[in-house]
Formats: sequence, structure tokens, C-alpha cells
Amino acid sequence: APRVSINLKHGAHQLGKRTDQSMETWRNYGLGQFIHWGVYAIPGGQWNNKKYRGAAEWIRSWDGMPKDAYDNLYKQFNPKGFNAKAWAKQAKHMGAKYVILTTKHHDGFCLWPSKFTDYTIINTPYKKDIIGQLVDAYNEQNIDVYLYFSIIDWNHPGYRSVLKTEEDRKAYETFKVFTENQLTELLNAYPTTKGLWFDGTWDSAWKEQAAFADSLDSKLRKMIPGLVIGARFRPDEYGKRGFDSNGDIIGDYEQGWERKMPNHIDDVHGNDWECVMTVPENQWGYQSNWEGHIKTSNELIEMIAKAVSLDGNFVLNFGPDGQGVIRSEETQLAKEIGDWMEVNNEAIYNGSYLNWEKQDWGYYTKSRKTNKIYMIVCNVPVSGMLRVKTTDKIDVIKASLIQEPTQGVDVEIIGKNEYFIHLKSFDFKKPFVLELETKLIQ
Ligand code: FHN
Repeated sequence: APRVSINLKHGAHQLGKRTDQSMETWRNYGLGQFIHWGVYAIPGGQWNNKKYRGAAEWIRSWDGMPKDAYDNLYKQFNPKGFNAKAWAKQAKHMGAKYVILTTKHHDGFCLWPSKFTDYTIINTPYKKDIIGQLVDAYNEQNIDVYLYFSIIDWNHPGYRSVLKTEEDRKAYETFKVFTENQLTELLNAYPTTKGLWFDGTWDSAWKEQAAFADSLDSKLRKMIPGLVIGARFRPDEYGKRGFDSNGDIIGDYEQGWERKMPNHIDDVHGNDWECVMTVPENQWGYQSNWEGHIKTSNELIEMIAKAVSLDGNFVLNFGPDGQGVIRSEETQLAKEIGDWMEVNNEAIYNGSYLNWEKQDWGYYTKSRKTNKIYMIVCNVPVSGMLRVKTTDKIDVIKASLIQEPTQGVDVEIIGKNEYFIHLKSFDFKKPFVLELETKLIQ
């Protein structure tokens, strides 16, 4: 059916993927790290020996903790164990190509010395700029930095979630000025920033700000050419976020894949996308006692493979504690993922979707740089034979194991464009990667 679309002033300004170098770099990251850090790390999901059931970074919204107790936590924020270089080194070993840092979460506490509020790191006993240290440390490791910024701000007097009265509207105008000031302040202070990661944009008050958000968006993009801003930032004039009223993505990539993943290439509608994932079910900030299922490195590696095989990036969240220490479980995961990435990263970096029939053993990726084809095997069948079906006119010539290229794997032709790869060993403790050599037949 022909596309019927309405005229939007503040909808998508571009259809289809961005093709410039900055976005191409973004697309090729494969793996990223998210850091959620703020004063919520001090209570770590508990108050007065009672455990808050929700996500630890939301504890201020809980009746079980008095608001003024929360709002005074910053007076204790003095992370003696914080070492920006150590975090960056760990992320580097994990294989992260980019990091997303919470500059300010919903509570409004700023990890950088903003001059537009007193509620910042400068007024804690710690006193030093955290964001600045992290930007330098990560950049030193060649990891690109993206700044997370919550529009919701429970600390600003002009902030409203709903605009009911004239007074609300007046107050909210001061909040808009404040928001714009903070964002331009951030980009001026940290000019190596590659993108902004917006959150907390679901309030009806914000959804009425299409014109403001649109002009702020252009202003920010002018400040740093190539700046990447996902689809969580600005609403269209009908208050639609993510996708505009015509169903087109408003921003550079889809940001809806939070703690969930697409299963099929059709699920991503030809857009760039990124999955952000927590280690437990839903904890972003530090929670002292994790419970429920805690993801293993094998599960996370499979998610990385899956994301890249469907043209997305995978971002793993870390929630450092109140002393600035990354918990041992996360350190262990970073190490295990990193050890795997060290051997197999060629199947992840620059990886993209390959249009061959999906098989149960795992995921194909194809390098955008070299055109090499990889099989990331996560489930070995009891037969030890991995089915490969190519598309028409493509022959598989050879397969080799990335981790041990001399260990042969036989390729058996079983039909037209159909093969079995025979594994010699069953002793796999981790996902593994095969590279396929193919030939185009005329
Ligand atoms: O409410 C936040 C949550 O605390 C966390 O920051 C995540 C990260 O994507 N975003 C919001 C929920 O969508």
C-alpha cells in the first residue's frame, strides 16, 4: 500500500540510516559499557535494614526512604576507591568500544561540576569532577564516550511531570532553560563526547515540548559535528516519542531495546539499534544484595553475538558501589567476556547481519570491513554437525576455528547450498567462532 504520511514539523528529519563516518563508527562498535553511578550507590537498594524491591537507582521514589534522607546523601559521597583509569582499563579488556556514563540520573545529582545547580559533585566531600576523569581515562583507552542525561530531574524546583496550571507552565520554562544550559555546558566541558544518551523523557510535560526539544537537538548537533542522539530524546508535535506519528524513527537509532532483544531482522525495521542490558533482571545502580537470576558470561556473549548478527550494538551495564568500586561479580564478567573477545572479536567488531537462513547453533555475522563470514556457535547439537544453508550461488569452501585455526573442521556438502560442518571436539565451555570461506559461483 502506498505510504500515507502526515506533515510533521517535529517528526523525523531524515528517513533511513545516517551514512556519515561518526554513525558508521557507532554502528561498528559491537560492544559497549553502561555505567550507572550516583548517590543512590550509597544506600545500594536498602534503607534502615529494609530492602527496596525496585531498581536501586529509584530508591528515592520509595515510601520506605524519607526524601530528605536521600537528598542529603551527597554529603557523604566520598568514593575513596574510585579510580577512573582502573574502570577504563577493565572496560578496555572487556572489549568495549564505547561507554555511556550517567552524568545525571532522575534524582538530579550531577557527577560533573555544573554551575547551574548546587546539587553536584563539587558540594560533596569528594569535590572533584568525576565525568572529566572518566572522559579522560576512557579516551586514553580509545573508548568513545557518550553522556547519559535524564530529562526527569527530581531536584530542580521548576521540574514538573505534568503541566496542569499556568504556574506549572511558568515553572517549567525555568526548567527548560536549565536543561538547555546543562546540556550545552556538558558538550563545552567534554568536547570529545560522541553522543548524548537521553532518558526520562516519558513525562507528559516533556512530551509537549516538541518545538523546544527540536531546536535544542539542532543546537547540540551543531556544537559537536557527528553527534549521535538516539530516539529517546524529542517528541513530535503529537507527543509521540521514539517513532513519530508516521512511524519513522526520531533520532539516529532505536533505543527501545532495554533489557530485551529482537529475535529477527524484521523486528528492527532497517534501523540502527542498541540493546542495553543489566546483569540481574532489573538493577542499574548498585544494589548491595543481588537476587534472582544473575546472567553468566556465556549468556552475555550470546547476547552480544545476537545483537551484532541483527545489526545492533550490545551494551552491558555496571553499577559501581558508593566507594567507586566495581563489584566482584561484574569484574569477573568483564574478565570472562574480555578473554572471549580477545580471541573472537573479529566476529563482533564491524559485524553485521547476513541474510542466510538462521540455524539453531547460533548466529552468523559478516564483517562490514572484510566481508568475512563468521559462525558464532552457542549451542552444539548432539550430532556434532552444524548445518549451514547459504543463499543461491554461494559455495562454502572451508571452515576454520578462530581459537585454533589448525584444528581442522570438515565441510560436507549435503545438498544444493547446504552443508554440514563437522566438529572434531565436543569440549566447548564457551561459545566459539568459525570463519567460513566462501566462493561466488557464476
Ligand atoms: O528509569 C531508568 C532506569 O533507572 C535506567 O536508567 C534505565 C536505563 O536504560 N532507563 C530508565 C528506564 O527506562
